[in-house]
Amino acid sequence: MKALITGISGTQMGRKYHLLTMEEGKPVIVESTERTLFNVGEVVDYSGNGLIAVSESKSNTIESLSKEVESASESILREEPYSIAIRDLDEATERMWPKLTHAAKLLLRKLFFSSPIMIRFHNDADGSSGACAIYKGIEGLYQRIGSINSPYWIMHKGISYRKEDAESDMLLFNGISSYEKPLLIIVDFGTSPDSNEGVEAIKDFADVIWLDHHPLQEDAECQKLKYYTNPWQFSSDSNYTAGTLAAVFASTFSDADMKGFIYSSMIGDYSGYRVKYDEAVGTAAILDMLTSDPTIIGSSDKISPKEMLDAISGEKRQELLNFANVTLNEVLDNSFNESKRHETQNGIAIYVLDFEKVKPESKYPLPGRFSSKFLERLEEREKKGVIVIVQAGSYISLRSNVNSRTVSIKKAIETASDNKQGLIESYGGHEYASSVKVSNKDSRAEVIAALVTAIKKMSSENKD
Ligand SMILES: [Mn+2]
Repeated sequence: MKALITGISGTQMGRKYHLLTMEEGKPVIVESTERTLFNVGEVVDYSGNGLIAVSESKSNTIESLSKEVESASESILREEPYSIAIRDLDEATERMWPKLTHAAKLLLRKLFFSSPIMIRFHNDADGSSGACAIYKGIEGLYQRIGSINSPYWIMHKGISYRKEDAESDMLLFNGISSYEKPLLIIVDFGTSPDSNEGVEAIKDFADVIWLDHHPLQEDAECQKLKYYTNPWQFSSDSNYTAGTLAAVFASTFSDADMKGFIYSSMIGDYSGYRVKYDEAVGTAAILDMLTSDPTIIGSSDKISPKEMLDAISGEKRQELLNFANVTLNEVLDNSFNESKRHETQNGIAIYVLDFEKVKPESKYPLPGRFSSKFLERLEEREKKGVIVIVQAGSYISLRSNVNSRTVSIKKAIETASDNKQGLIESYGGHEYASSVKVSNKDSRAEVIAALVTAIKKMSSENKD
């Protein structure tokens, strides 16, 4: 049987050859381990008992295998767009479907050709739900197309693909020879110029599928990538979470049920479409905890989708869920007692908290995400609106549920930054969730006081 050597990994003593061949009219991936030296792109005779060089025309074999891969991929792809049964989302899915299936075809080609694949996902409930969905989707392909090369997974702390990340990915890709370019998949990183250098470094070296749902930014290079997909490009917005996008992407080549991942991503990211099914609330809580602090179940600060899937559906689920709830409730109760409450003229409550005072032993909850949970807890109590200001290290997070026409925390930050020249190093975010980095920890109190003053002033000026 003729086979194409698509990839070589391992050491000189035990080379592992990845081959693409045909069985019963279908392209399949097979592996062979041996010491004889062959090169990537060579055509060999594969009999299950060693490889033999053949004098076959390389280009003919490659061409016909490519065609077979193309048609096999088409038969794997789902025809009708995946439905979540939420109308706005389904309509956005329909608009994105051609682009997502196009990207899926690329992934399938990379899998058939045993190209190295790196998947980086954001370390929160949204990004990790997306990673679990893609993992499930790929897992279902093993039986259909043979011994797939497992992708590498990295839980990415942060929301930009930096030059260092590109360098580390290239180093890893360089350890494996492959006939086709490697593939990088990014889930929930944001669309920001902070990734420009990384994108620039990797874009000729690997193909990139970038799945995001953050607002577009004109000067962000990632959005010019061919396989960049974002609901904002298709008249939808961030409420269509990255986890949903990744799950819908995975559904293009998988029949697995993706709804659980979609619901947990929407709960994790406070999507306007979230439905609080108990099961999904629990999954989101466990994922939020494990991505904040993987040492809760393991010895390293890394975690793979396999480990996450075991945690959310294995026998430890209930125990992990209890631990997450107890830890979180304790921090929330302490936060209420440790925070200082201010009030604007029209009754909007402002809670100021030093996270250091309530921080638990584990890294869960992380301060930024905790601020959203603190706000959610206070919403029941403060009917006229609430804003929380949480300081942790050099950062101050602000969360608000007040209509931005009455009080915009974004504007409050701008005012504080103008009034306290030099004290604020940088800031970002939007009308309901923002964060500030102070230039010097000692000036935090002064910056917070300026923020409270700006909020109070705005609130009295914009009485509804
Ligand atoms: Mn997200």
